[in-house]
Amino acid sequence: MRESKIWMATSSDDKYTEARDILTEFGVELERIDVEKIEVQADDPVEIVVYSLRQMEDDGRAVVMEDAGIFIEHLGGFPGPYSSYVLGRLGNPGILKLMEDVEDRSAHYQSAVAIRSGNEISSFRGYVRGTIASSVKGTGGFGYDPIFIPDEGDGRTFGEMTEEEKNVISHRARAFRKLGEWLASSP
Ligand code: ITT
Repeated sequence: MRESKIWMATSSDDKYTEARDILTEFGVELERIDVEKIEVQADDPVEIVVYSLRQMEDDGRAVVMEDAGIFIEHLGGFPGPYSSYVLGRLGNPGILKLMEDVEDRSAHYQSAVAIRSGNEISSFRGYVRGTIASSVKGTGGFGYDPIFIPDEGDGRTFGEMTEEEKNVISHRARAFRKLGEWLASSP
């Protein structure tokens, strides 16, 4: 095992909890650190996390960061890297308004996770495909979860699922599982 304890720099309790629960499956403990993240605007979430990690001072700890977003086909991938800003401005009702009477409701979530240990940075991606619901459904999860119906589910939105159910198929779970496998398989 490469590292059995790593630190996640995030402002999101929800992201932290989901990531921690996934890494537990691999015997990796995830702690949290509060840092001022320096973000760059880019289309590729991997570029965003790698840049942020490079800006962080190295205090010897293995640090992980994640950048995630929802990409809606009909809107040309919007909000994508602007997911956080758009959620704060338009919210889910605003997205549903943009999608009123739209037939192609396909969308996907993307997660990019990167870890820095010393000078080395490794990154992992996770995706989940689905559709945008016609109304806000469910109170679970966070962010866009109440309007996102994963293709691999039973028609419920992520907002109608438990965290355990979301963690079976989510973009974040997939990216963090790749990280967990990498940590567990490296000497
Ligand atoms: P960091 O401090 O880790 O950057 P953040 O909330 O800014 O936290 P992101 O930039 O990764 O996180 O995510 C952008 C937005 O996308 C976030 O504010 C959520 O609203 C949304 N989002 C990301 N993952 C999501 C998920 O699993 N379910 C629902 N919404 C999600």
